[in-house]
Amino acid sequence: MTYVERVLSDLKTNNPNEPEFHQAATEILTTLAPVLEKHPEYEAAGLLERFVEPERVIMFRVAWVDDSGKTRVNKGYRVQFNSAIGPYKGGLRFHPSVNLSIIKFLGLEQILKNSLTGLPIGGGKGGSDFDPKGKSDREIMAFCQSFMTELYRHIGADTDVPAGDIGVGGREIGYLFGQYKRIRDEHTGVLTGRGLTYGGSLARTEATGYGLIYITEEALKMRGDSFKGKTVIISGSGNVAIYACQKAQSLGAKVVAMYDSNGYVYDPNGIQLEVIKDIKEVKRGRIKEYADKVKTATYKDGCKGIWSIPCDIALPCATQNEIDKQSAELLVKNGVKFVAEGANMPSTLEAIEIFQRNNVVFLPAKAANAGGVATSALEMAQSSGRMYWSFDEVDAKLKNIMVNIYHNIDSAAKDYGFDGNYVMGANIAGFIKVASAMMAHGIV
Ligand code: NDP
Ligand code: 2IT
Repeated sequence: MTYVERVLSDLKTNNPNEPEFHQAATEILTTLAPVLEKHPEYEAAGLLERFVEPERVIMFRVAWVDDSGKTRVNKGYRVQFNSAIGPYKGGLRFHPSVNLSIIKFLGLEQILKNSLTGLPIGGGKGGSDFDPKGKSDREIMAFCQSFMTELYRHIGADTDVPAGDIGVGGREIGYLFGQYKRIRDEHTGVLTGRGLTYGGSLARTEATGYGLIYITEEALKMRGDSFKGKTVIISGSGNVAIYACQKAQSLGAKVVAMYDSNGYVYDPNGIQLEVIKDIKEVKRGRIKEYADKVKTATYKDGCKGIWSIPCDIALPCATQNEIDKQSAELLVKNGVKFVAEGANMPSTLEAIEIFQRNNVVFLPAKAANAGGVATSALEMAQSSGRMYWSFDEVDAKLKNIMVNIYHNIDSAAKDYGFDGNYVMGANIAGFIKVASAMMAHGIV
């Protein structure tokens, strides 16, 4: 057994019933063999065993009272995975599917993603199985306050800085921040994605979606191509999907389909984003309503069908494992040329293999969606300096970071003899920095 095989096998034995964590670890570790061969001292120092074991896992009860007076109990999580290159950094996800496996896969991915940004941030992730759908503002506030009443003791601007993810947007960050400030009596950059009136950064809301388009634009540009006239499918209709759509459209692409967790809309004339924004951001409604408002559009129940629509570029921006083998085969058959992951781990291992085998340019999540956390790090910098940058300044920095990530992962892939394999490139480039910092810190 090789070193990688042994660590993966032990990980599966020691962490049973964590399929998403196994999947992310497999994707990452199986690409690191060339680095480990070059650095035998890593195995001697047990570096990989330490890399896959979170520094700290916090699990807690979140009790709150709903509008009917009933007591509700949810599970809260924060996985502080790796602080070698900076304070733990990563989002909070509120979704009924959340469990330890999901938070650990997200945390592991976050370590390398944060490293790729080039900024000093370690990896962490948290959340709850709380479902914000259909809850009143008061219920959301009660939940967030209870969640933070435990979390506050584990986080801090130089320790661990959470942010949003699925189900956690500006409203939730506001309630979480309010409770942190009240308990600690500190107005610091302890959360990112804050509102603009209390320490947030311009362009953080747009950052993940814009960043996804900037890195894809660079990949297109290096092949003498652009977004102009391209047919694009974007799954999801939340924060990442909406701003990816906006930027892609501004570069001349035609986005023809989007979805939420109930079903998808197909609009051959091009999605009217203002209608989506009104339904999803303002009214917190269902995407189905788009087809009632826009006559050229059709709605279909279920998400999977979206991948049967022919496109040049597919941007999965909803959730893990939304593109399986069958969907990947359909996309390839219909001529997809680029797949860039806005969501975390949206493609199964089999789907990735199909894209790579068919020469689809595949930009993996930890590179392609790093613009969100990168801009969170820019928010932290502004908080520490007690000043603000303009939208254009932050946006220019974001674009520069995404272009750099593209070239770093491209070079790393080439250096190790895997030209064009950006899964290899992203994992290797991200890992090298973390490994070097961990080695410098001794056995900890
Ligand atoms: P939002 O909560 O704003 O939106 C999530 C979208 O995905 C919604 O349209 C939601 O549908 C849909 N969705 C969620 N779960 C499922 C599911 N199980 N099946 C089908 N659709 C689903 O989240 P974000 O846009 O912030 O996050 C989207 C993805 O991007 C996640 O994978 C997240 O980890 C990743 N990401 C987010 C970043 C950020 O800065 N926000 C940064 C980097 C990555 P519905 O409305 O029906 O719930
Ligand atoms: O997956 C992610 O990178 C995020 N949800 C954003 C994390 C952050 O700290 O901004």
